[in-house]
Amino acid sequence: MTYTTILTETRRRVGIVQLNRPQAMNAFNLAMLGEVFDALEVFDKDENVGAIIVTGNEKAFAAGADIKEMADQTYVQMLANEHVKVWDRIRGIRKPVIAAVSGWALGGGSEFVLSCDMVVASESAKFGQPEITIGIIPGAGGTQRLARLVGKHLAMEMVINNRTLTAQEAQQFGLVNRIVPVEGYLDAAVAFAEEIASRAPIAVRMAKDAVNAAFETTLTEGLAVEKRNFYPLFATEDQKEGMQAFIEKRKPNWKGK
Ligand code: DAK
Repeated sequence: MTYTTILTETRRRVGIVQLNRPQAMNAFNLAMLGEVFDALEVFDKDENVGAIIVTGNEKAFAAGADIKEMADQTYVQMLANEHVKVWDRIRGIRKPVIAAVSGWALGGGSEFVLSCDMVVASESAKFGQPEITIGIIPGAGGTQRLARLVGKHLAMEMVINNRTLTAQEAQQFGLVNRIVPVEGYLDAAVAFAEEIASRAPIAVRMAKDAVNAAFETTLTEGLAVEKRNFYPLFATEDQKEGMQAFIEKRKPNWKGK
């Protein structure tokens, strides 16, 4: 597939989507949004890919939605262009999506990161929801996902008063899995993603689905999702292989079946 706003590549079992509008700090215009989700869906269907990375460049993961594209939009036009539906496509991706963040992750860029499953941040990463400074509020899940992750008071400060978080603060508040040097941050993220991509594929998908349920349901409903995802794994070849490999003291050979 030919893309104009992103670059894609595969390294072993890791699919990489790189946001590529450096002239605009990787701001998400509608074209880039569409291409990112198209690429994620292609990798999601590719049997040779076990985990997906979304990244930007050293200076910016993404500085939000494209303000220049949005500036003249009316209420009706915003409703009509189905922005919300587009952003929501992230929820349909079944494989783990890892954000590799360096530099700015602001507004929609930060919200994109919050929608990912894990985050590798370079030491220069900075996260924030500056929408209030341009007269709007987060519209791609920021108020909800941020509050669930970092708690009410800090989320309020970020959303209402444009408080940004350094990589260290973001890790302290549970928004980042690991911090790595700026130089080689993508390689570090790929190494992390390769580890994840080497796990039993069906179990990984079931696990992702179950952990996500924790953020969307009551405890009772979430526990029901866990059960629903747990038992079918005993119908997979990988469960037999995994347990047999443990007993035989060898590495499992996953088939994704
Ligand atoms: N949009 C468009 N262009 C942007 C941009 C953005 N968000 N951010 C940066 N740029 C452009 C700049 O305009 C500049 O372009 P030229 O002037 O050279 O043509 C170029 O990128 C370099 O930026 P700077 O010169 O400003 O670079 P600095 O290093 O000085 O500053 C910065 C970097 C990231 C701190 C700064 O650019 C900045 O504050 N950017 C804006 C950040 C921001 O306010 N982000 C929130 C945007 S609103 C929705 C869902 C979600 C959303 C909307 C709708 N629906 C479901 C309906 C999301 C909304 C947002 O994200």
